[in-house]
Amino acid sequence: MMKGRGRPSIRFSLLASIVGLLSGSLFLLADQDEPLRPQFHFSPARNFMNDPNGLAFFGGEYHLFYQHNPEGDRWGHMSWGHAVSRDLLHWRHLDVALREENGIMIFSGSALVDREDASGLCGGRPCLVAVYTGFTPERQTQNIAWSRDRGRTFTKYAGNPVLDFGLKDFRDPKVFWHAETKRFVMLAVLPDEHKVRFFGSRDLKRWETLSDFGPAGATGGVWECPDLFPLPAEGEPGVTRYVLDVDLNPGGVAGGSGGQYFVGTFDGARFTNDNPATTTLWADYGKDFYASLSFSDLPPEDGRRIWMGWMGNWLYANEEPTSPWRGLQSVPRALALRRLPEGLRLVQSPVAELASLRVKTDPTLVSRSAPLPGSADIELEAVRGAWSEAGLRLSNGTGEEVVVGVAQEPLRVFVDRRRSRATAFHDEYPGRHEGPLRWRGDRVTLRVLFDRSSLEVFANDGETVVSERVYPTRPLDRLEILGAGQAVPEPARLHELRSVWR
Ligand code: DQQ
Repeated sequence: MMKGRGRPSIRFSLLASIVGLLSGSLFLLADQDEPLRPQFHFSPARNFMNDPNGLAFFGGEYHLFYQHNPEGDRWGHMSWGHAVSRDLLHWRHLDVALREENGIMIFSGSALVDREDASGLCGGRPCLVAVYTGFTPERQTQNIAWSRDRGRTFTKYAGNPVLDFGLKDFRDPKVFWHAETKRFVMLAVLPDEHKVRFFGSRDLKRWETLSDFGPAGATGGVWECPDLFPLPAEGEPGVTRYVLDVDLNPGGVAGGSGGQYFVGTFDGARFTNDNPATTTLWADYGKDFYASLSFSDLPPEDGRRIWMGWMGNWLYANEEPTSPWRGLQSVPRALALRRLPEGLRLVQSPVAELASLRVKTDPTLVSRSAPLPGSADIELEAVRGAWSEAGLRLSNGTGEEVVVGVAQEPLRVFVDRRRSRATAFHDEYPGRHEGPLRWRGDRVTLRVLFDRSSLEVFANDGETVVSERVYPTRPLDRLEILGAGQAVPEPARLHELRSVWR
C-alpha cells in the first residue's frame, strides 16, 4: 500500500523537474512541510536566506530575489535566490539568479524594469535590470545585471562596477525611475556614517552624486537597505509624502536589527525630513523585521505600495532552530500614511490577497479557548476597562506558550515569547517586545497572523506592528482568549489559512 502510494509521487516529482528544466527554470518540488515551516510565507526550500532583494513586477509575475547562501544554512557565499508568484502568495522556486563569482559576493539591492531600454542592455524591449552591491572584504561597489528572459537568467554588465569610490562600506542600492526629472535615482548607504547617498543617471550605467541624507533618527548601529517611495495620506486627496526607509543593525527598537523610516519630501535630488532629526520612527516593534524592500513597477492601476521584510535578526539568524532551511520573508504588506495626533505615520496591512487562503468563508468564533490551526488569521478587539493585559495565549500543553496582547498604562501591544521554547538556542532570543498604541474611542483592534513559527501583529489597522519568530518544540495548537468577556467582550474571529505549498 505504502509502496504503491510512493511511486506515482516520485514519478510526478521527476516529471515536474524535467518540465521545470525544459521551461528554462529549475524549480524544486519540495513539500515545505517541516513542523516549523510557515505555510503562507515565503521561505527557501533549503539553506540560508536573509534580505529580500530586487522585488519587482514584470511580465505578469512578482519577482522575489533574496540574499541566499546556495551552499549552506548559515550566512555565506551570498547570491540572489529567486522565486516568482502571480498572486503574492504562491511562490515558485527558480534557480539562483546571481551567483558569487571571482570572489565577489552579491549583496543586497533592487531590480527595476528598464521600459525604454535606456541602458541599451535590453535589446530594444523592456527588460529587468538588477542593481546590486558587489562585495569583497576590501571594497563594496554598485553593479548592474540584465535579463532578457523574464529574470530567468542574468548577465552581469561588462562595464561593472557602475559606482566605485574605493570604499569598504557602501551598499544596498535601491533604484527607481523618477518621472518628473526623467532620470533614474539610486540611493545607497554609507553604513558607518549613517548616511543615505543619492545618485542620478539617464542610462543606469553613469551616475552622478546628487545629495546626502543623515545622520538622523536612530544611529545606534550601521545603516543598511534603504528604500524611498511616495505614499498618499489616507483620506487626504492630493496629499502625498515620501517615505525614506533605513534599516539599522544593531540598535533596533527591540534589540539587534530593526527598521526605521523618515517622512518628508523628495525633489528628485534631495530628501527633506518633515520631522526634527532627533525623531525616530520605527517601522516594526518586533525583533524580527529587517531590510524591508518595496516592489518596483507594480501596475499603475494597482495603485498600491507593497513591501516585504526579512523576519530575522542578526543577533541569532545563523542559529535559528529550523532545518533544512533558515530564514523567512514577512507577509507582503500594503503601505499607507495615516494622520495621527503626532503627524503622518506609516501604516501596514497584509495584502488583501491573503483572504483567498481562508479555508471557510465564516470565521470560527472563539469565546474563550479553541484548537489553534498551524496557520491562522485572528482578529479581536479590546475595550478600555479595569484590566492590565488582554489578548491571546498560544500554547501546546508542554508549558511552552506565546502571549500576544495589549497592556494598559501605558497602552502597549506586545508579543511575549519568553516561554515559547523549552530548549534554549540563543540568549538574545527570549523576550517580550512591545510598541506604543492609542485608544480609538474606547477600543483597540488586533489582527494576528500566526504561521507555525511566525507571528505578525497589526494593531489598530496597522498603526503598530510587532513581528516575531517563535520556535516551539511541539506545534502551538491551543488558543485561549485572555480577558474574555470583559477586556475582550466579543469572540475573536479566527480564519484558518490553507498552505501555499501544497
Ligand atoms: N545584508 C546584506 C547586505 C546588507 C545586509 C548581506 C543587511 O547587503 O547590508 O547579506 O541584512
